[in-house]
Amino acid sequence: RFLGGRNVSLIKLPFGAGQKKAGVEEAPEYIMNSGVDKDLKKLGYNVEVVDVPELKKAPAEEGPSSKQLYRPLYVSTACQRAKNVIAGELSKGSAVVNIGGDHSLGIATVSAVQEVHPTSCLLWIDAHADINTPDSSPSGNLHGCPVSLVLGYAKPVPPEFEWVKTCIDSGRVAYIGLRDVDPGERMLLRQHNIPFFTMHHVDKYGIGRVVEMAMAAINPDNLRPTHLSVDVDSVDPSIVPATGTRVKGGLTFREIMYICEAVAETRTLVALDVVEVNPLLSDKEGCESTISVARSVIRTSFGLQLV
Ligand code: NNH
Ligand code: MN
Ligand code: MN
Ligand code: MN
Repeated sequence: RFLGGRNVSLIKLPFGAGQKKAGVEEAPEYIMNSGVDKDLKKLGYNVEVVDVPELKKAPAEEGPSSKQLYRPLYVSTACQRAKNVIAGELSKGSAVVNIGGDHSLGIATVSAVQEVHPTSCLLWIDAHADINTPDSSPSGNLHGCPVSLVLGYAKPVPPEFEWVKTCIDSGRVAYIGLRDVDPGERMLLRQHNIPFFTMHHVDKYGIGRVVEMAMAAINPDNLRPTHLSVDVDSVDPSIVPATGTRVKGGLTFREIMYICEAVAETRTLVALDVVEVNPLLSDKEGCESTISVARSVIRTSFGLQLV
């Protein structure tokens, strides 16, 4: 329904200052080189590749921040730029694939999607909830905070992020894959009744029921555009070792593919994020396996398995 034009923009977002391990900013190049543009063309889409290379350049001065955050000015500046590029592509009626980079880019992707498609729902696939506030963050890494910023839970908002609007409400956000949630995050999830499905739920109900329950909560009649945000650390480290925060006991290849297939089936996808691939954190084989999962996430979300 929302893919009427069959136009897809692949947006390269080489950015990694939302966390401290070098290499995640190199991922867009690796993922693009795997042939995702050809994959989507084969599926019948008109593909445009958009690069935002300036995200690699840090601002000269970081300046003092009120909170113990890691490089808030750089994250804020990069996300503001990325948001404008993504919103521009969405405004043309295209779907977008946001190829990160770390998950602090979620500040940009959610802000852009909600601006252009204000009723859309957000399905966050991750080992982590990324809903820390600057106060609750145990690490100071902003890749653990994007969801709290777009939901308006960070109070007070750090000065760098005053431009970020409260743009989505808790009734349109769901999680699948969680298995490493911080105490402050647990409180927010419960307090706001955000539907979340941990790996325990995936084992208990099976991925089919879990996706059904998640989508029933945030997009009951498939009338809302869907934003699928895939942190590759949601997948088991045995097949996705090239990522910064590996957590044992993740989604299998079939489980992540099932999620992508189910979203494709709704025909409501307007935005897909693929984040946290870090090609420098594994050997050649691990890196290839990780990138091949990222590639599969993209082509499957855009309907490879649809008949
Ligand atoms: N929850 C931790 C933090 O806020 C880890 C976040 N790391 C992630 N999130 N990779 O997806 O620092
Ligand atoms: Mn994440
Ligand atoms: Mn994660
Ligand atoms: Mn709420």
